[in-house]
Amino acid sequence: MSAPHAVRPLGTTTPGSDSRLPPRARVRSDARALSLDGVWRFRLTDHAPLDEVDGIPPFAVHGPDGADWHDLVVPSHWPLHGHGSPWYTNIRYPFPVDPPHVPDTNPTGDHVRTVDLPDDWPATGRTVLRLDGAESLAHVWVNGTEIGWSTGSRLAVEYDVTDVLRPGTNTVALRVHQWSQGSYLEDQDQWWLPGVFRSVALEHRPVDALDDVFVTADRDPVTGRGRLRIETVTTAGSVTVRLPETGLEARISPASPAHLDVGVVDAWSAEIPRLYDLTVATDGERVRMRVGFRRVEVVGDQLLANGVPLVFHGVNRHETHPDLGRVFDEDVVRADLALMKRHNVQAIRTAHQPPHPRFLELADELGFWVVLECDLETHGFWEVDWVGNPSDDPTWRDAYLDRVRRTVERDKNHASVVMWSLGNESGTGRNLAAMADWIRQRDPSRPIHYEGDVDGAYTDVYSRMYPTLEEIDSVCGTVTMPVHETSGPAAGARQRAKPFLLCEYGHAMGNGPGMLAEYQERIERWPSLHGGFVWEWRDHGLRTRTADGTTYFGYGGDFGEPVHDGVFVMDGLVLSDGTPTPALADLAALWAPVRFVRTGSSLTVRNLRAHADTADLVVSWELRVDGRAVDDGTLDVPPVRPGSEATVALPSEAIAPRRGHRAHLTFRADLRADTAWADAGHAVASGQVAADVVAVEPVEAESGRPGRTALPVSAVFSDDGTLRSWRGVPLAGPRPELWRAPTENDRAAGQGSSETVLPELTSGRGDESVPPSADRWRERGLDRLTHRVLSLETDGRALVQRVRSMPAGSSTGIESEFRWTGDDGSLRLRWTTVPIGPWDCTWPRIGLHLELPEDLTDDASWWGTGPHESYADARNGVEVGRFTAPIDDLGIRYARPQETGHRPGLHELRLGPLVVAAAEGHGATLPGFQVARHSAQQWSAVGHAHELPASDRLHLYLDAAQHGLGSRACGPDVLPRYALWPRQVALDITFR
Ligand code: IPT
Repeated sequence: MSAPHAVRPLGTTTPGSDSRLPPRARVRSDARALSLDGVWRFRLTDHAPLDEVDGIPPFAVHGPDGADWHDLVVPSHWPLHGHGSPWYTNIRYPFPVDPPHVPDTNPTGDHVRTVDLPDDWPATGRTVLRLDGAESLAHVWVNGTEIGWSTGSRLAVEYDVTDVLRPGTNTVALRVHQWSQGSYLEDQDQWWLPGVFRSVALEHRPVDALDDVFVTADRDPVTGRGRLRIETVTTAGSVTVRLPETGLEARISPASPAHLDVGVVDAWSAEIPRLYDLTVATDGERVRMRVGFRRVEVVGDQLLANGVPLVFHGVNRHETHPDLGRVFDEDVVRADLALMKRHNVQAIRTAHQPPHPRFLELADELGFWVVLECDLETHGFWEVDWVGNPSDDPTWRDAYLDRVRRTVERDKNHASVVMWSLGNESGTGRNLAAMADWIRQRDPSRPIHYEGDVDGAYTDVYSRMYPTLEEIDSVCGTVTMPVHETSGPAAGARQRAKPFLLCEYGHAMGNGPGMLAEYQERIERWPSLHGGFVWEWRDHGLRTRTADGTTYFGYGGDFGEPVHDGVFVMDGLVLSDGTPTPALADLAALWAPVRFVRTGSSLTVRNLRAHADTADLVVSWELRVDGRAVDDGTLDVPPVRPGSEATVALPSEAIAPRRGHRAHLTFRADLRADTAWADAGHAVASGQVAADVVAVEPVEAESGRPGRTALPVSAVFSDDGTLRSWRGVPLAGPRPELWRAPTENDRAAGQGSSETVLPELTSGRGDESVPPSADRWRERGLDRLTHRVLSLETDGRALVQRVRSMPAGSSTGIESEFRWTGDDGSLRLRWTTVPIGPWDCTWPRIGLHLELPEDLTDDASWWGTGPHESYADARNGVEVGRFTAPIDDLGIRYARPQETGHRPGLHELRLGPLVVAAAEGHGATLPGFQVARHSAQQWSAVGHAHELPASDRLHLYLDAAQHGLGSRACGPDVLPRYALWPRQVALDITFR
């Protein structure tokens, strides 16, 4: 063991002590191992005890000394166990930018435990101590002897402890500093969560152990022949390799890499994750691996897997858990991965650090294309114009190379890993280029990604985050412009000649994102665009409590952090507790592996998969008339090869016109059998088209055009003509409403979009010079309309009320006409409204707001779109039908209350005794509806749902239109075609 003392920890750019062992692959071995996970003794101090930095801390020799020691389970983050608190920042460092130094105030966690070495622990060979992850600098002593120290929080480190271990009881002590030089390289957009958050173990290294193994399992896509390249590190003279399924059994020499032909094999892909058991053994140690044969290559501007284009339908995944932080919980992760598969997610970028090693075994087994990212981000230097950025500072070179080595060596054997990513948001510089050079010589089988290499100097793919559609078109199309504002024409040509991908897009913060369909259309249109990764999988909320014990998911600022970035850490497709948001359903529809096209009496089934046919799917149809299923059947579709299509005749029952108002044909492709991630019957794809109907009565019959009789007696109006009750149900309104509780996208000014790419490409892009929509709406008073009745007329058949709605201090507003008619059974309203005054901003909504008794009902049933909410630019995951849901489930509990629950295309809504029907035509549109226990104004006023006042009524909104969602929290704003500009609208509503 070399001296750990050569370089002191902290205040240096050195990544760790010389005593660290070379990194190696994580494999399943038959060598003895002893887990040190479990209860340790723990003490938190608020500074790195400087007097002890050069010596041996007494606790490492004598164990827990004095008071302040507690039990703490390892793995864990101590702030999630009542010691200190979590801290969230996105870009800026939570300490002065004074590299490589960190403040003296530096939460430091001392961990100590004893470990009894079993009597039969082998006396020969060596024993190593492995730490799988400790944030951010962990210093280790065994039996009072210094072993070493390391940075690189999400990277494993091993030390040889043979010489200090003794039979019987041993003391293992860890001192973990929250801040270190490593923190400068770990400025990812996530919680700062110190602790020993991955496992600690002792591992025996037998005599002639297999110390490392590197297996590349290649498959020629033309011949189907597999080839293993096996490189080993061992003192043994020979190594045995067995691949039982192919009959391969070979002895290879460890002196140089062996190349073994294994004959024709099945390919591994995310679609068909075929794995083969492989054992590699020396006399001293045997490891079991599961290998997948596949070839990933860049050919011109094409990224290929198994000879066909590899297009990512991916998500960015951070390791985050509301109670555990970044501590791995296999059940939770497996469930998450299964949820991804059920939503047609087939790729993951491990943003922005290597995941727990077990994650990759699950990815191999379930089938995901993984872009594995190194633990590197120096984004905080952006705040200081990148001055002093470690990425281009030679003194940090070793630290960068240390990180990439430890990343690649640990995970190099996984079939799922198809690309290495150097890191995220670290500017550019020589140290990144050196990392790429190192990977190229070590693992030429996988391309290299790094988004910050804007000139394409050292990476194999061109990658962008949050581009506009115009930018994508300019990169992929024939427009000749530089690809990036800082690049010249040569770099543009270089980048255009490479495969292009979106390492981040579709920022799923709060309600949204919109326009995923437009991105998907580009991904399908441009051959050089290889898909991308939506930002991001899960909200990072941490479960916490208010003073009175109410639990909620905390975000930045909820833990008293002096500087923080608030709710920006809540940008997942699933909420902190794993609840899927409608954005996930939207993606699932866009990424469906099968697409249906009906032409007359036939159906074309398109297989969009690249590797698998459709033999695993059952295709069926269902006919709905007025939202009700009236007939269904399965279709005999022969297996469709990847990338091709089959056309079958639709049965006459499916296409015969039916009597009703509306008819829809819905097609589904369901799993024929159970898989590892879904049960048989799970729909991987569905599609809906309008079908033919024989109208039962003219559509106008339901409209609110003047009726034949006087207003029904069961409608009570106040003197000024405002509806007060209907059939004994008291209600207030309907009042015109323009306000919606701003979404995160409404509130934001395009963080991440401010680094405007090229002026020519900025249309629709968030631009910080344009205030957030919510600010413009508030300035113009859209949240505080006041109403004035202009006139009230009755002509015996109709009650006509004219109302002007305007905010204080403004001369703009809207003018509405409420025309009430009715007969015994129904009360009809035709509402028309026109903008008045010089409007100069979009509207969040234009609709009616009704207040209903709180106890009217707990459920809503409707004929319209569902089951999820949807918006003009995010409506791929819904269909027309009849649905029922508890009112409390109609909206999504986004981290911060905001607009949610809008469901367009309403025909009929039942709320207990109240029935609201709508008709279109004569200028009227079908409304979108929303039922909630709080108003848009109440939602807008709070930062968390638990801050809302107790509900005292139900709020029903009937919107003629709503503004789109866009993705401006980080990315482009609502596209012009989905923006709601002031305009005249009309609704025809019938109360029954
Ligand atoms: C981009 C980051 O890469 C990612 O970590 C996350 O912060 C995301 O934004 C927003 O949630 S960086 C941004 C400045 C484009």
